[in-house]
Amino acid sequence: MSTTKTGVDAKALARKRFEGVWEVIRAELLAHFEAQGMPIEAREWYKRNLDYNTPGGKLNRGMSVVDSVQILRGRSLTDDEYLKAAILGWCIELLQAFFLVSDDIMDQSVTRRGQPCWYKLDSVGNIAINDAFMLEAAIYHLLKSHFRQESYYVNLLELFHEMSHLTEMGQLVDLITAPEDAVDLSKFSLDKHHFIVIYKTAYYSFYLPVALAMYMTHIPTTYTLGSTSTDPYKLALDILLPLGEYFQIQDDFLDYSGTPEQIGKIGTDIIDNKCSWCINAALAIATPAQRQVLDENYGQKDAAKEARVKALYEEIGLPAKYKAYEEAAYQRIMGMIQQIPEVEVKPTYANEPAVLQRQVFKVFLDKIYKRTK
Ligand code: GPP
Ligand code: MG
Ligand code: MG
Ligand code: MG
Repeated sequence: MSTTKTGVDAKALARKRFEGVWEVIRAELLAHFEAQGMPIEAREWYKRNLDYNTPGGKLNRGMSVVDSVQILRGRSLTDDEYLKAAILGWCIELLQAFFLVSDDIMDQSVTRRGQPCWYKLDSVGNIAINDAFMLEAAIYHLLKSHFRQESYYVNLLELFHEMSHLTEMGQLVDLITAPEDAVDLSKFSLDKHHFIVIYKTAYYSFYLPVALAMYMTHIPTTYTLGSTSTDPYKLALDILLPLGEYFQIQDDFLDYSGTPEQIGKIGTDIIDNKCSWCINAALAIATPAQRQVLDENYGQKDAAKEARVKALYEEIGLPAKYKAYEEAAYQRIMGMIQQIPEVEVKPTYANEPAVLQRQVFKVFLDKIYKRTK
């Protein structure tokens, strides 16, 4: 078997094992529903909500908790440790499901993960709003049933609450910067874009998985790393926010350049008047004539106008500009990772605190570098 083949098999196996934990979690959530005396139709509805919206994605966020705990511990995990890390991972996937069901309503999207958006199903409609809340509630149910006894339980609760709050703040700016009937491209800027993406994506998608793994491995909030006293959570944040920004810029670029088959969703950013990386990059280099084309065609519910904007993106060489951005972002983030003092990897056990390591970030960066979906 070739090395690549082994790598692929290992990845598929890791995913299978992680997906196995979903079965356990779903059974627990449904048992709770039953114990509350919920009618059978409600139990079936909840099961469909959970399965339709939670497990069908790339699972990068969730599996990153498991990968990070393993790297931080410097050894393979016991079955109990694996289960706990995977439950935290699935809690992020539930948070993501809660956000996506809601985001698709707000963005009036059509498809997600290669299937119709949940709210688009005839039988669902506005019930999707309550279903989104129930996906979020599942997180706190699971945290309580599996982590209530742990010394870091409050840290987990605060982290999920704070990350949700920051994401909602980012979503607010994303939405009010994209009014449906008042297209004004002069309101966009790369600064505004930077703010939106850090808040709506980077915190919950990048800082959250690593911070969860750090709490689970008992990493304290200050310790001596190399020769100086450091807050490892701040150190992680300083690298993971730029990483998350890079990820959302990929998402923005794929919204325009990816096919629905490739990305599993139909891009809506141009029609929705979004302050996306693409429009900002285009505005920065457009001639007055090109700017006029953008003013006349951006942000309107009209497929021909959307196509005109896409053609202009091609004309001004947006794909090449994106490629250059991607290379520079990769080098910059790798440089930041290299600043973390290198520490000797020693396995740690039980409540013994682990030490933050470069590898946690390298693995995360490599997962998304040059992604096409
Ligand atoms: C991604 O934006 C951001 C989110 C999914 C966060 C939503 C936050 C809420 C509080 C609901 P996007 O609209 O670019 O994502 P996509 O392209 O996947 O629709
Ligand atoms: Mg959105
Ligand atoms: Mg969206
Ligand atoms: Mg998008």
